[in-house]
Amino acid sequence: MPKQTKNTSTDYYKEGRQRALQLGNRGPMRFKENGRLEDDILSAYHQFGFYVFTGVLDQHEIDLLSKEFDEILENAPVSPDATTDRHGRPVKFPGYYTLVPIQNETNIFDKQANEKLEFPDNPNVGLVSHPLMMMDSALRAYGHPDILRMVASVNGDDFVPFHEAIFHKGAGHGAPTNWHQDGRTHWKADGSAIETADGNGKTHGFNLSVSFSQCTPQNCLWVVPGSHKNWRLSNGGSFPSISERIAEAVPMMLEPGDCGMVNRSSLHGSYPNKSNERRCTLLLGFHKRDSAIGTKTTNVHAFKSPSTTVKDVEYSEEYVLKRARMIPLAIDARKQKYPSENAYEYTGSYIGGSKWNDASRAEISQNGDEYWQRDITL
Ligand SMILES: O=C(O)CCC(=O)C(=O)O
Repeated sequence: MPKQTKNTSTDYYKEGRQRALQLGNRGPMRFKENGRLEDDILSAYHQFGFYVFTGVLDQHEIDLLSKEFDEILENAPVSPDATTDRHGRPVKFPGYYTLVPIQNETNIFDKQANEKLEFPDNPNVGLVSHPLMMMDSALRAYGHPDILRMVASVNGDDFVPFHEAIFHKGAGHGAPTNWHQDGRTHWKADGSAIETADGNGKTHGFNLSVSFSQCTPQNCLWVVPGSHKNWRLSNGGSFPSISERIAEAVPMMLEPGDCGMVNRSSLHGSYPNKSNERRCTLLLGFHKRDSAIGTKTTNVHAFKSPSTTVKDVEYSEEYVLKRARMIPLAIDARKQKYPSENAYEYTGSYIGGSKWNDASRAEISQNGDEYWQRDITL
């Protein structure tokens, strides 16, 4: 079991920051001549189960993400079932928002507790699911050439998507995310990972938190280094409560434009944000293709927003390759905005056209067949 600390929260945040900076798993993306990430970056990622890439997005992109996200927030429903926002306008994406309590101790995903809430006049948005069809800035970030080069270095050239969302931890009232490991499929019976120490074998993929705010120890995601090697739920185990300040956990601090890559098997969570700084992170998830195709599991992501419903699935090649189409579409959307950039060339297979235009925009957001209906929980 993880050790709890008796430190005051100020000491805990301060010492966590120091421990995080000593790990040696942060810095700019560095690539070898063959386009793959430098080996020391990959080794640190595989050792600790997370890595912080600094300075990936420039200020222009950060500003566009913030602007479009603020528009999405302004158009949030006034209560979970409402169809209008606080200005009386129709909500453009009803059902995609997760609203959270203003009393900020309840886990963001605790739907039952959240449904009992009252929403006076200013909805508190904790999560926006599937932003690639809402924000062109998010779609273009998804096609960022360095991000995709990095993904190919970790998951292979035929990497495929997992899921995308935006975590929003409002200043002073951001709901916590409980301690958890996301991976549920590729574990051995004794709870050890199928993924090997150098990242080979089937994996649960990783999430990349693309930051467009200051992510501080008070509001950011915390990770227990090295925890991706064993599943805490095996043999009747459980996850600690987020009220436990785990002594060996470290904060994944990010400046705007930084990206934090977290192995989905790592134990991670975030404390209630009581600071005066909001946290906004665009979460982009990626898998190895051969960890996805043919896998039977329970899907919890292919829903408008996190739901109490789940579905049993077996991922066919067609399912996965149709979802993979979002990668070339994002690359094309990005090329149109930044034509002089050295675009990433996706060599994985996919089903569907790769041109980003009005027709493909309509296809990926078609009611009942939206691209996210093929999100890939592993
Ligand atoms: O950013 C957070 O607070 C939660 C992120 C998370 O749960 C994840 O990366 O799986």
